[in-house]
Amino acid sequence: MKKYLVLVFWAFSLCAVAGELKLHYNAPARYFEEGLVVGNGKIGATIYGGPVNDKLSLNDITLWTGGPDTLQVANHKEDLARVRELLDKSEYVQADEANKRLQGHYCENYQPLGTLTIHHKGDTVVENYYRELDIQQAIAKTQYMRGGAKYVTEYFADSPDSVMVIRVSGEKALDFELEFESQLPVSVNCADGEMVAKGYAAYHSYPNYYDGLPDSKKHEYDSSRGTRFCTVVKVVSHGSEIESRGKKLCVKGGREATIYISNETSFNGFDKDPVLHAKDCENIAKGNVARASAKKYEQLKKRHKADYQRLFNRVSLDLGKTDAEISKLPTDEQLRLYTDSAQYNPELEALYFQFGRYLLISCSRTLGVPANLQGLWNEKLLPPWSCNYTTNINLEENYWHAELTNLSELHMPMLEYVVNASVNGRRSAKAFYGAERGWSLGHNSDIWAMTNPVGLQSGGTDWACWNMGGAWVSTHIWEHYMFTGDDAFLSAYYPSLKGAAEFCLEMLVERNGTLVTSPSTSPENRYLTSDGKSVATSVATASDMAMIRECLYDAVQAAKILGVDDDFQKEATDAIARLEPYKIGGKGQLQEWIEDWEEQDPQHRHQSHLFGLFPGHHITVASTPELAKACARTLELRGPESTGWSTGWRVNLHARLANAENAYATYRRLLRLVTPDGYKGPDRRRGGGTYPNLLDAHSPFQIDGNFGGAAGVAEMLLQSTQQTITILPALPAQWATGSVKGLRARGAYEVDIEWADGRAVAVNVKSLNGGETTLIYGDRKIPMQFAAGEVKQIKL
Ligand code: FUC
Repeated sequence: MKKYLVLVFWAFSLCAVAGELKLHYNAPARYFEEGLVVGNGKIGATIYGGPVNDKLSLNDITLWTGGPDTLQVANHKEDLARVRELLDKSEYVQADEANKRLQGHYCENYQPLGTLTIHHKGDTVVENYYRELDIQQAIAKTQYMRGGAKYVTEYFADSPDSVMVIRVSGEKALDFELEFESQLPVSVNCADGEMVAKGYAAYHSYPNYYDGLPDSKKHEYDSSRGTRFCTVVKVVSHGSEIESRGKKLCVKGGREATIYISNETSFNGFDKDPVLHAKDCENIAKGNVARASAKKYEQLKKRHKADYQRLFNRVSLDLGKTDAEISKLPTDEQLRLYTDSAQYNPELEALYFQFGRYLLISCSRTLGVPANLQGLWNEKLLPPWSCNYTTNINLEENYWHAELTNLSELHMPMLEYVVNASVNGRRSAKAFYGAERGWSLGHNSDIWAMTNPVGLQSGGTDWACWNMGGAWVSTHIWEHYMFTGDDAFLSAYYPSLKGAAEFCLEMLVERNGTLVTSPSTSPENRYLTSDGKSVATSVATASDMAMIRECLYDAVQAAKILGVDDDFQKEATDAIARLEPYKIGGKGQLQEWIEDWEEQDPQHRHQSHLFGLFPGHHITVASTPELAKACARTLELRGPESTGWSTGWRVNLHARLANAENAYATYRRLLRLVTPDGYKGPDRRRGGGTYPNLLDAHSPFQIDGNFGGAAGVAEMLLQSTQQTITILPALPAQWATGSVKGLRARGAYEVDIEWADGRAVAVNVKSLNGGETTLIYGDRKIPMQFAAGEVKQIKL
């Protein structure tokens, strides 16, 4: 009878409840793309949840190969002059070849820390398996019946003490071993219920895409060089015997055990040698574990929830109710149904949005070390694109939702990185472009804030020669200011923004009466010359001009507010007026190049020439209707198929065009199920979309699409300028009734919107600093004035 009761209770507790913010599954993860990710903005784990071997892939966002970026002693002034000369003569093919001279070394690689496996002994027959990730609490859970007894494991990544915490509990006595393994050189020692693993990363490495060496030679190790790490694992269990057996910790006897894991690396800043000026990683990691393990599990869990929810609970989103039978289905099953039919699932759509916020909280809390291409979750020594900072879209897209979705302080890791890049970038600007002022940033960067153009003089010019990274990343400084109105921040970060603008001014040359960049590329597309040759290098691409326009404009606005640099303001304002203008091509599209050349790939994933529409602000439906129309045409010509990040970007572009239908269709496309990279079964699904664990598929996994998608939802519901707040600019018919609370608007406002049957019903606007704005809804324009902290409610 007792057993029967247990099973009935069990059956009830197995399903997720409709409306809960949970990812849930009825089988353990077999692939990374099925694993559940947790993180505290510094360390994190991908949890596979195996009932017998429970594997966690561990990461520390500061564990990279390499060391501080080396001085650029090169002087490419003559190489630059040569490319310009060829471009002046329209010798594009030769100019493209010559442009390769303006390339330097590659960036370093982000590294996996290792795996921790909980090897459970005893009965291997498992029933009623269930696992979930509750993103309202940032806690993952695995539960099942084994040998007739219920076992539950909870996992979370605590930020205040910087520890991963795992709580294993069972109805019968526990019996497991803990093992730590790493692909990096490591030594593991266990004593007194504690495991200490010490290792180091390569002091130099090459990316996976570099063909000059076999993969096995791409990492150079030396035990006295490179970033060190120390991982400490401790188990506390009342009633268990904890024994150190070789490299393993063995736990036996109790019904509950708590595992604390901390890691620290010797990384001590982008410009500090990780050996000579190392952080004391062992003492820091040991201290973290000691502090956390002195607390009761429930107390730690409560504090973790409070710390996380302080950020997460700022925004809530209701897009409608999913059929209760559907929301009970495992998340991957829901994705499959959603992909294969026109099935209505607004809870899944809202979950994806909130998951984007969850991920940023989980991976962006380390100053100067922003979310990389995979946030912080990476298992590979040679990860795709080095798991680096790719600045021609990916790094920026990672932060598009930071301000909008009320996670402004999580933008700081990236903004601090921009300051670091502005230091190194002065050397690159001078060495590669002969610039006497300002700083530059190429297409790839890393934790060392490396800034030079990569490619070793043989990289593709379409990607490796791009140098507008500084202009783009610096616009984030102005964005942060627009959302916060924080004058102290602006004053501290203005020199970096100004430096990026100065590099733009240095790069502009006069040609036929306008200012152009020469050489210039359009990420990462190529055009066809009149004799059919595929070339990347030309003059004044629309994207260069757009990024320069936005950066100069932002820098001038900032200088005005701070009341500084009159001469610079004048110079930049004059330059904006003389920039090579946009053109509309023969197909009605926004022209990507200075001539209306055919594109090598008309469906290219990049659409950088639309930068002025989004994330920039100088193309709008109201102020530049012809250009907005041309942007819409470009999107049409690009077609619907693309990578994850590109699809995420397009949601935002359609939202800015106030095209709700296209924005929604594109969002659905982003949520299209893609099977794990290693999956070879009959239902193999490739391309851009979403993996079973809701991580974005480029494919492979890249986190930018998650973030771009979350920003896109926010842009559909709210858009703003310094003077206006527009509500529901692109509300699709599918989200007829709903509400959002806590979105942020420029001018430092917090906005709640409620709508029904496709019409706004009520809006709450809270002004953080006081001021004036105009609320726009359809044709209505409502001027509003606020005192600091004042909240106004408007019924519509
Ligand atoms: C850029 C993109 C690729 C990929 C890589 C990390 O080079 O063009 O699609 O996202 O970055």
